[in-house]
Amino acid sequence: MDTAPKHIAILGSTGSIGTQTLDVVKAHPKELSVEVLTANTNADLLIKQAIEFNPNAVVIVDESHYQKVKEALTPFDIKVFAGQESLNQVVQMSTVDIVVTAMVGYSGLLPTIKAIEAHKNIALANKETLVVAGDLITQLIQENQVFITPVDSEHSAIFQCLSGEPNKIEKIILTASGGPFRGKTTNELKQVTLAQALKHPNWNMGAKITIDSATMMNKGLEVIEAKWLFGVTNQQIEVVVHPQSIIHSMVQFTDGSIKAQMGLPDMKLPIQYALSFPDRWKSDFPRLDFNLYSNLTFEQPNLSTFRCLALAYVALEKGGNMPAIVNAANEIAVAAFLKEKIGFLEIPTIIERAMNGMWFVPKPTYQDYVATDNETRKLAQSLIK
Ligand code: MN3
Repeated sequence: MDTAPKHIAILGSTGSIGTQTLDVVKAHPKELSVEVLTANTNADLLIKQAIEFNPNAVVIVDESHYQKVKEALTPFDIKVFAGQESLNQVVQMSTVDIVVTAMVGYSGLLPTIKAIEAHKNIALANKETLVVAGDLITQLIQENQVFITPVDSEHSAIFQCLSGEPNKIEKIILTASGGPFRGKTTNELKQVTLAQALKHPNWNMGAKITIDSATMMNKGLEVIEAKWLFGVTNQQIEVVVHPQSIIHSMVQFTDGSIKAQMGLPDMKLPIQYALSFPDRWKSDFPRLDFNLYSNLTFEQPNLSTFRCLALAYVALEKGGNMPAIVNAANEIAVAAFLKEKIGFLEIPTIIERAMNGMWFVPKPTYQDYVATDNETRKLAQSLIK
């Protein structure tokens, strides 16, 4: 094993993935060292993390908290920056080896591009980056010869199944828990509350992704993410609902053999592998006891009830800027649902209307993606009344 620790920048260190990444760092002080921490608005936690992990620099994106963070960290010789633009600069610092992209949504796109351009390896937790601009990102990764390791548990599972495997993929089988509303009818979904949608049966995650799991848009975004990460066609990706979340995903090869990666649902495992790759580090995570799981079950996703997943498939087929439209409309609709401004079933309705209302660009440039995101947000917002 390398004696020098890997220097990491964590974008979104105060969120669910960010705090769990710091738990992994704490367990592996010889292997990992924190170079940069960034947070959107949670200044108090960012200060606490900075004092504990002593990074070179921190960024508080919300500039109104700059003074507070600056004053708190002055005695510790930690550089403090503020604003969205600072994210694009800190990811390029010469001392950073790996950037963990753990922020939420479209805001992850530009910092990820800047990091790749500066030849940083990416531990990708921000799936929206690949959903919005998968073609641009994969092209940049090749041009700059950097590594991208997936943090998303399903994609980590596929990545692990492919490790040391020289053969071609026949099919990727993405598993889905089905979320808290698995088995419910459309009529029953009309009545569901925010509190019910926020109660995921297996995974403890941030608010946005938890709602995406309840609508199954999360699985739709993950299908698009898988296409770009593993270079497969749309027809080579299948979704199967597996409510126990023990098999995190599978790869089928051309001889019909299937490899699965299993474990208890704990995000720290895929986070750690994204940072330890190609090594595996010892961990004290709880182990899977098969005696407690006598039933592993599988079923088809219901596309007529979970329309978000069906809409994501449409976007995948259509390509171009359509996944970016779906992503932006979904971010606006989920934010409105989290504020209880719309009902659960209005989420797919708003996304579908945005898909029909926006202009289509078959081969988008970066500027096209920015314009698509902006205009889709405005359109989706106008549909929320
Ligand atoms: Mn996932």
